[in-house]
Amino acid sequence: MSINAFIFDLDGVLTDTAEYHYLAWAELANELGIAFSREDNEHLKGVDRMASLAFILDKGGITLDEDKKLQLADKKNQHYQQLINRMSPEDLFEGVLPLFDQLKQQGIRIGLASASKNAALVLTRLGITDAFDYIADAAKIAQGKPHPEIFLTVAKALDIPVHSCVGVEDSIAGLHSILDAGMHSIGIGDAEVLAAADLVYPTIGQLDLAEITTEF
Ligand code: B16
Ligand code: MG
Repeated sequence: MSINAFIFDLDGVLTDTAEYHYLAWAELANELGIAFSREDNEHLKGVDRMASLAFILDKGGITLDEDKKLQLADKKNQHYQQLINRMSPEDLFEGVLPLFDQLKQQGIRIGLASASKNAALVLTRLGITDAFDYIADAAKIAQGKPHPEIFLTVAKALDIPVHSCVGVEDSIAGLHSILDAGMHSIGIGDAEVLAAADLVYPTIGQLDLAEITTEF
């Protein structure tokens, strides 16, 4: 079976923005008097902004009205944007550019399926916007990961059937999104955590395109 598209997650797959999300959420949690650890932050990978806030408020046993929640999410986002504005092409994980080159040489299309509404800014800071044939707009996705909508949207826009697509994810929520979309799945990270993926590589730099195309 041939592979005609690779659809990538952004945070944790192409760059490490999880640390910046952590710093921004940790400051907000601290202001609210809620303990928030790096381990807690693991639960927020691939989870959208309002659902992430809900997780933190729930942890602190705090109930707030919708206006206040939007205000807090906006505050976190402003802090997060300050942090990502300092990013540069050096923050791209090793191996991403050679992988994109290999995919292009083989005529495989490249899509982005990030839950982040800041994805365009991050891609600009990394200098890789033009590498993508299609970039999903997270603001237009009704159902966040683990729902398959975002991966299905990218496959449709690329006009590639799902069984010819490979999805690449670091989070459990995102991996379920790929599996439910009916695509081949690649996990980036811990093989035990991402055991449901067809193939797992510790880092994106270790991803082996020849192995993937043979396997799928
Ligand atoms: P924003 P991904 C996700 O990006 C992050 O993993 C997750 O931690 C974050 O809460 C979410 O984006 C929303 O981000 O607040 O910038 O819209 O992994 O899907 O690329
Ligand atoms: Mg991710």
